[in-house]
Amino acid sequence: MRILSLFTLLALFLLSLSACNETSSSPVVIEGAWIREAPPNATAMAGYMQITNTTDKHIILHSAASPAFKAIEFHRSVEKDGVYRMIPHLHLHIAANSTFELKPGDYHLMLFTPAKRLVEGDEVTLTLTFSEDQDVETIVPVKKAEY
Ligand SMILES: [Cu+2]
Repeated sequence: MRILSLFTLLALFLLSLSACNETSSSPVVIEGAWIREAPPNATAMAGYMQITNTTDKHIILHSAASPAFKAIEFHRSVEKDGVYRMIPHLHLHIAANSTFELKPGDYHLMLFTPAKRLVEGDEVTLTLTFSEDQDVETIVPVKKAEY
């Protein structure tokens, strides 16, 4: 009886170890991702998320792709004299051990030419390609803007 429970404990311990390895093996963590629902004829949509680099080296986000869109760019909204402009960035830098936030009025994904109208409740598969050809795939929900 005692031996059996020791085995059970050991099995549980090993299980928890492998679960830990799975989550900590990805150096990049994507959280809070969403795409803002746009009017019916919109040719572009905006996407936001927090990207955490858990390594002690800085990481570059080179590109983003999705079967739901023709093209995806990185933009930053910049206000000058009360006018917002969007500045394209070829890639984004995520500093070591830090979180980079894409948020309304700041850095965002610009998702061009949706294959079909996307509304709240829809989900989109997004592939982010980081330094050293590391791909991170994530599912991004479409939501109405929160004010
Ligand atoms: Cu933009």
